[in-house]
Amino acid sequence: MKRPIELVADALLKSKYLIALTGAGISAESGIPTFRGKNGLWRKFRAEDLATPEAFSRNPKLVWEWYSWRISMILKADPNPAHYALAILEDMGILKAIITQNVDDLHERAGTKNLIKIHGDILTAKCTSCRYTKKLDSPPNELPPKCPNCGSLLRPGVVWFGEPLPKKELDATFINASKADGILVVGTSGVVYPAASIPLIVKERGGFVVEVNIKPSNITQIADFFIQGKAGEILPRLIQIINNRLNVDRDDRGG
Ligand code: BV8
Ligand code: ZN
Repeated sequence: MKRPIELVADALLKSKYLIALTGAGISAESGIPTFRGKNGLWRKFRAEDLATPEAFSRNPKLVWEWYSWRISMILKADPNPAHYALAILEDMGILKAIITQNVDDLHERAGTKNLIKIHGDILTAKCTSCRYTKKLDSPPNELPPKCPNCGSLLRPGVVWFGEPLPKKELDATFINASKADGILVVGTSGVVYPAASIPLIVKERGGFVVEVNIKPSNITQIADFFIQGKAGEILPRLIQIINNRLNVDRDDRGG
């Protein structure tokens, strides 16, 4: 009787177009707090108080203090084995795209190429009036930062609650979801839309849903496989099983 993780390895090997959806849980083992966990970012603050346009217009300094604290954390953090495992799965030609809700740059630093950042990028700041944007390699030294072009306030380059997702990333997301015959969902509570609807799109088209999470989420009820555990432990194990399978196939073929 095969263990669930071995069945998952079989499904990934058989898939023609596997995609992944990741959330804050994949960065947890890099030391970045998740949003809704026990020591989550929202624990001390409420999403409505910080990650909304209203919050920003009410108190841009407070919002920027929260973002610059997160930027410093992200710049000090490193990708963990879960990020690297997904980059390896892409290099093996098995994983075709990662759709991430995360605004950190850990997938990029782990080597992922086809990455769709649907909630923006915390390491960019953009002007609230003109088209000026800048990459951030450290938190802004004045809070809130002003546009060097036009003097208006700069804002974090992320998507806030109540804001539409960027068109290019949203289109890419739905194109990938409509091509996928399987989706690997890693470290998301499945609370935020439209991200949380992506696994359902794959499922409704006859694709399989694999979830890796330390505890059940809003996605679990539609998952074909639920592998409970830390992404940084489960994903490398999955790669190991896949490699063993491929070596056995190669030996059988006398490769
Ligand atoms: C939009 C960027 C429309 C900023 C973020 C009522 C019902 C349904 C929907 C709504 C509603 N009211 C409002 C809405 C829409 C709203 C929404 O979904 N609200 C929710 C809260 C109900 N959505 C929006 O507003 C979106 N926009 O709909 O626009 C529109 C269209 C046209 C014109 C105008 C408007 C925009 C949503 C984007 C919000 N921005 N982030 C920032 O980061 O500061 S969302 C924020 O939550 C982060 O991006 C985060 O990634 C995301 C989702 O959270 P998760 O990633 O899942 O993280 P979480 O902590 O929740 O869970 C972590 C998981 O990991 C847990 O399950 C845990 O068990 C697991 N885990 C922990 N450790 C590990 C682990 N797993 C594995 N290994 C581990 N080691
Ligand atoms: Zn400007």
